Amino acid sequence: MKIPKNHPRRKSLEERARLERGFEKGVVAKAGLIAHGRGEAFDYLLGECTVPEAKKQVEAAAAMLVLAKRPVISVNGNTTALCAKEIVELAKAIPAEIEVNLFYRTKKRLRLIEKEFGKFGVKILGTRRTQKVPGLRSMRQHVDPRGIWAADVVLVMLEDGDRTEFLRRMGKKVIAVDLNPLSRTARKADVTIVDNVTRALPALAKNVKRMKVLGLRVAQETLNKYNNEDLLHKAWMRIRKGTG
Ligand code: PTJ
Repeated sequence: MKIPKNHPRRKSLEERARLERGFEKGVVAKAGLIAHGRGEAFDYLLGECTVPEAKKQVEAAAAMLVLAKRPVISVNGNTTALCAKEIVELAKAIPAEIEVNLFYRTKKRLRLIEKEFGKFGVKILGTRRTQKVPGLRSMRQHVDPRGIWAADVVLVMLEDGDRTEFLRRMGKKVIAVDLNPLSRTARKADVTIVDNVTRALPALAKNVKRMKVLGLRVAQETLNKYNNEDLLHKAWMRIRKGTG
């Protein structure tokens, strides 16, 4: 049976194919395929759609990005394979730098990811000179002095681990996109968007444009009213009850 064009199942199969191609090219790490499977499971439980909590989370993230002085979008293998174009569109809307930051960091993967963004005419940071995030042991410690090192707001996607905690210790605000509301990244971020990155990023770009029109005062008010913990709890209850 042919799956209709905009059906969530079809989108999910297309995303899987993008990941597989990314893996074959060397952009996506082997563990990235497993990470994607975890995401698929949560997405399925949330009804493969943007839930009301995520709409509020996106609004707050947009406010934070509009108020930021030096925002940076951190990308890895999975996000490059899934949505490089959408990342570039968001970076332009803000505007923000894009920096590659890998758990399985190799020169080859850094170059391949740089090349993927180069297709959109964008020069990304993070491939050469590095500073180190104090205390962080994994390869994610390597950050660009012109990028994450100097950033006040960092958008991280599709990762779990302790980086968010260490970035916050450096005084940065962190926005995370993570379908698992219980992950360490989700719980430690200032704003967590519990949605598929492929839906969250276009929504974020749209909200950034809208928030810019509404102005900085509205952005600040939006953030003042925002409660990440409460929305994470609601998203988790939604998963548990199966009301996605
Ligand atoms: O490219 P590298 O070298 O940096 O490697 C990437 C790894 C595999 C290390 C990274 O993706 C990772 O840390 O994976 P984890 O620990 O499995 O965390 C991924 C988180 O993202 C999990 O909580 C997933 O539920 C979630 N996730 C997976 N796919 C999506 C997602 N969240 C949003 N949208 C998705 N499409």
